[in-house]
Amino acid sequence: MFSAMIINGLFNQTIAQNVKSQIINGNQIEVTTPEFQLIIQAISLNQNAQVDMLEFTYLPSKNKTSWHHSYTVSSDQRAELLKNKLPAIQVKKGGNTPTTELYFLDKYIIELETNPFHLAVREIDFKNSTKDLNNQYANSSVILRDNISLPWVNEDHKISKNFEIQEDYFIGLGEKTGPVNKKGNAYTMWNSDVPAYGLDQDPLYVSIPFYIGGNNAFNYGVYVDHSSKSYFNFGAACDYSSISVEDDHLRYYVILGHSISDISSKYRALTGYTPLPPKWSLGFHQSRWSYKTQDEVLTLAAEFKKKNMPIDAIHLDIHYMDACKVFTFNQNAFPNPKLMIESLKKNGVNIITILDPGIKVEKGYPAYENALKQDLYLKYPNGKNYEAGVWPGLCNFPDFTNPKARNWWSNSVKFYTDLGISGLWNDMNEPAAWGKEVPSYIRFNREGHLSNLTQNRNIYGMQMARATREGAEKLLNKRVFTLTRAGFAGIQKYAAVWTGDNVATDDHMMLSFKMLANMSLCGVDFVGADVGGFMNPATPELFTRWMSIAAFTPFYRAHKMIDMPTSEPWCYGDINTEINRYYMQLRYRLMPYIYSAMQQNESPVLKSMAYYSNLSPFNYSQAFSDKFESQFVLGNGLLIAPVRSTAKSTEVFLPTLPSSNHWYSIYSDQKLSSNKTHFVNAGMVQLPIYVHAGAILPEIVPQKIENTQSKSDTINFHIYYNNVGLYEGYLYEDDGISLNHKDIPKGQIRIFGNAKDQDITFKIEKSNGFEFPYKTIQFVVHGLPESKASNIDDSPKPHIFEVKNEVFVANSAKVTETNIPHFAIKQDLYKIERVTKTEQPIYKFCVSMPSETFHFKIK
Ligand code: MIG
Repeated sequence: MFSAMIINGLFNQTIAQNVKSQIINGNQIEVTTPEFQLIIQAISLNQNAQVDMLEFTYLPSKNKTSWHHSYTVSSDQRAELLKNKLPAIQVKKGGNTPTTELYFLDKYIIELETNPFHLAVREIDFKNSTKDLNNQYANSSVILRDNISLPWVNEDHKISKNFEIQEDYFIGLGEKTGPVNKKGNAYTMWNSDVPAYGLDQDPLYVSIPFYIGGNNAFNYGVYVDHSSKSYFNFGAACDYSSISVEDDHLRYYVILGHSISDISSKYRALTGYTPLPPKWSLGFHQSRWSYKTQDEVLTLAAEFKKKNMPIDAIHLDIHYMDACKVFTFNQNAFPNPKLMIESLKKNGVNIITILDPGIKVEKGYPAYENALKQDLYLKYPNGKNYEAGVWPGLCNFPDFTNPKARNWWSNSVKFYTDLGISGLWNDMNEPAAWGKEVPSYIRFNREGHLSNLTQNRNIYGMQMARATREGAEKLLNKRVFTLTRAGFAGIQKYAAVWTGDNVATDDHMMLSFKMLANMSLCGVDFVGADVGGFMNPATPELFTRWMSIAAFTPFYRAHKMIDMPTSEPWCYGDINTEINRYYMQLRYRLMPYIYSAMQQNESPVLKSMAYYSNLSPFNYSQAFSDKFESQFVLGNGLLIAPVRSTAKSTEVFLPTLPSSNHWYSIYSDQKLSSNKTHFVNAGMVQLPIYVHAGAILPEIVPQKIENTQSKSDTINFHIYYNNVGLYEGYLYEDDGISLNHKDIPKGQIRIFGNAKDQDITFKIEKSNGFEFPYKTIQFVVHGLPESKASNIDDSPKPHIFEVKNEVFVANSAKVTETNIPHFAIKQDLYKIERVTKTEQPIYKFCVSMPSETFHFKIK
């Protein structure tokens, strides 16, 4: 712990300290004061010799025994990063006081006032500066400056760091309620089981100590690399921002980059990417607490077929177990789980079972005895195993921070994989137990660094998910689906995350989408909320609205609390059933788009409007307005504007993108300009969804959509006409299940388009060696200016197109279908609300396979 002197320092007002020495050592600056040592380490994420982040480590001088152990940035990974080359640090006296040292690192300056200690990070404006360091300093501005400059331990044993506030916004922190812009608020990181959480309750189940601060001139990210209980204050009841951790030292990374997208992509590179999930897990999941018998489950799956509604997974909640004991099946309720699972799988339905961490204390129960024998449970300081009540009764808890316990759990998962299960759901892993909180003095192994609940609570769930994931993946040697409620920074590597026990209200629904985009900003892309709301019954309108919006979120599962009325997608009346079916099917039609979005790593799969704020002054002025906080973009092309269940219209904000100046309604192809907000229809059958000009959406059209295996002979690339130039589309495919190694067959199609004057040229890059399963690839061009459309192609390219009855026809191939594909909702549904469809011509041309380039002209 920090020395008493610092604690006293806080009270006697003389916390300011003079720097005793500063030493440069490669890409490291070591600063020593009487009370602490600070090590600043410059880091590049790759070989481009640019400073991507600065790592700050504060160590109390009097306590050299401090260690830093991170589950997010492993010491091996860090050692690799430190091998990346950086330009030498250049040192200069200068700045505002005669005792200021300036350290020039690439585009940044660290400004150290030595007497007393005070630190600032500045960004150099290279556009306006020369090579001269004085000039660079003059053309630099502060991005992060100390407020009260010292870290100290206060009476709560927190070590804190305070910064001046220049920011207009603070975004991030993962699974948090409240507004997207967290300025003026304070948050705690402490994984908690919070059923029916309030709309601004904090903390929840997951802790991700990463945020981005900025204004329209700069951005930076801060990742606090501690799983200890921690606190973030963005100016709540004070005029500074602060980070505090309950630990004996402090390490955080300042992530540098000019834009939000730049910083979030560097954070991803640091903490790991969401692996590509098995394709089936991107289909629809049906859950409730609980489907209790084998018959009930089989009937449920059959019902989806009968109702012509797609489904890929059914979740079995705690009732499948024998008296809630993990690694068991209740033999009375499920007489033949293996057969049930096999027969469901044949029909494309995967079973996912829940696993809680609590192991019932019961003589003769193999899991209990086994872990007891190997001494794998959490302990009191006196060595006795920690015991608390959960569903099975009194339980012990495996210490997932002990590699031996993880290994045991990984092997135990064989119980499930032997039954044919490849989907595992980790619940209650905050960990949750009845009654009071887990006592703070419970001991965790932490890879041999014995420590207590304060340091380890936030990491427990992630280590459980890791053991589950690694075990199942190894046993099955294919991609598995894992889902977790609790997690920490980096959880994306091990499991999808759902937002726990929400409530069936409009407020909760609207909240969920900003939470999901916020988690995606923090690297966790495979996210979802309980569709329809977990607690309480949903109104038909709420359920259906939630089904339609959530069709565009990565994890798509309807779930319901025990003792609630049935809540499957056909339980809310005929019209709602139709609408639910339409949006479920639309998701499956767009599965190539969703799967491709999940395959890329560069950017969040879900983006809130804040993500676009720096692209234009208009975006900036709208992005943090509470009117548009729930809006999100899925992938790079589709914007969804969530609306409350009973809304008939809404205002949407269509952000300006660099490559286009308008968006299209996906239903009617109606053009809406960006750089504007619009009042639009938003009745139940027509969720406002837009696609930006220049986007290219791949769509499949199976005859019958039953699950993600349903075959489509045709793939459509919907190309949205862009009058200002660029187009871009991406399709990634593989077998959907093999571990994503280098050597599995996979195919990619990238389409780049460029419109110049009256010419549009598309270049198609297709990877070799993968057989796409389509007989026909169609390019469907939306939004071509009607009267001008024509086809004159005099380029010597392999495909020449003619116009016949408003249809572009490749003269080397026949148009076989007479119906023109589009996303319009079935006419009978329109009648319900009398939405009028603006008729825009849709041009279609078919080729057997895309070749390198095609080209057409507009008169
Ligand atoms: O104490 O397993 O969030 O999804 O249905 C409640 C029963 C335990 C909490 C989970 C919820 C699940 C429920 N679980």
